[in-house]
Amino acid sequence: MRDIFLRRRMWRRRPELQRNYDAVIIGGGSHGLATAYYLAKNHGLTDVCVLEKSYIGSGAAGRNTTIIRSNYRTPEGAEFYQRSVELYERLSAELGYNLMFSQIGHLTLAHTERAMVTMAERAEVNQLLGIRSRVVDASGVKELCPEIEIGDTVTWPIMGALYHEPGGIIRHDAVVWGYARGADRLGVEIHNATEVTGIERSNGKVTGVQTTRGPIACDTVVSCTAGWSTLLANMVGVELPIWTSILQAFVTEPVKPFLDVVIVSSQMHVYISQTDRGEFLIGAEVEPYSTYSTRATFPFLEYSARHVLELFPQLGGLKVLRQWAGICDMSPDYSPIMGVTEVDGFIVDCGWGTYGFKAAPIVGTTLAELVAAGTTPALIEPFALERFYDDLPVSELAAAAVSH
Ligand code: PYC
Repeated sequence: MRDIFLRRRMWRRRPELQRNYDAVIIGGGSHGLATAYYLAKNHGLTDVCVLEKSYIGSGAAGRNTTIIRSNYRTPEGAEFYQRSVELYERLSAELGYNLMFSQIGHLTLAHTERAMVTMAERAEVNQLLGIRSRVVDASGVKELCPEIEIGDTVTWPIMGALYHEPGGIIRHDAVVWGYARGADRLGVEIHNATEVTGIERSNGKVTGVQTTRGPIACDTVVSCTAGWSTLLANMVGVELPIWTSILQAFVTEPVKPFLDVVIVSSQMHVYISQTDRGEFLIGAEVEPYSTYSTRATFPFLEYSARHVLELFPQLGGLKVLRQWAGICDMSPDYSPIMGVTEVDGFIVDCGWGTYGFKAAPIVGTTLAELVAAGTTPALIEPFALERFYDDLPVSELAAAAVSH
């Protein structure tokens, strides 16, 4: 007879909150849960709790584009994301949970000579690192995506694209649930509806957190709170160079799948993919204002629909099913900030802009190593907070999101 524990589809309810843990992870999204999972799996550390103020996956993990790719511009970024793609490729089997990772390929369109040069630079950086990316011309785009309009009817005719073969989409909720279930089975505690209201420090060192369910003593706090990271860091006196914006997206009603590649256009500020359910997932760039409101807006719907209809006029009759907004931490160089801070035991994982979800496995692996071994893994050294004091930015402006 199979053990009841293994038959359970999801994680256990955890009504009891202990008064101390070895490590507290704030944020029950893909990064927080992945970090907890790898702490337990790779390092045997299970006296760990994940605190989530709402429900698991209610933040950026549940409100993203589901795009996975590693076609970044900087060697630091490309290598880091490539390791993430490799972990994602094995993750369904590892977690015993179908994450529906479809490596359908990813096209970043170029509409100008200058954009073609940027794509060539990215392709070169990628190829030097063994990442499968190459520049294709307009006919190559049409071959990979026969349904797209590339010609003179488009305001910005397509000249070519960066084609990144291993890119694709994944079921984002499944990533969150898979990590939560995996961490739970290894003994980590996951507490929903538990908000951190303060972080305690003494003599420059973390000593615990205050929560809506009482205090917890711990030596290590990892903040994986995309969107809210400045507020959390302020609680312990750490200042982060981050501003907060929102990224909006919408899905149409489902139709027979025909779009077998992810399309991104910087020039037109739009991206589109077709989900496994058949919905078209369409979005734009982060809004140019700062807010914590996740209310979706009508102007966004209007302009992204207008742009996407230039590329795919055949979608004109589709109805919009739902739209949403997710909160994004924007860093000055469009690269993440990961690692230790001036407060001993307070570790940050933030500045993820619109590209955090795709990094979850490698963030979890490297942060778990940092917590367990006490040393920063080489892969994330370039993303340390100190880089802004040392004038060592890792500029991903050319490849981080949509409109760059
Ligand atoms: O980084 O792949 C990405 C992305 C797409 C839309 C927003 N960010």
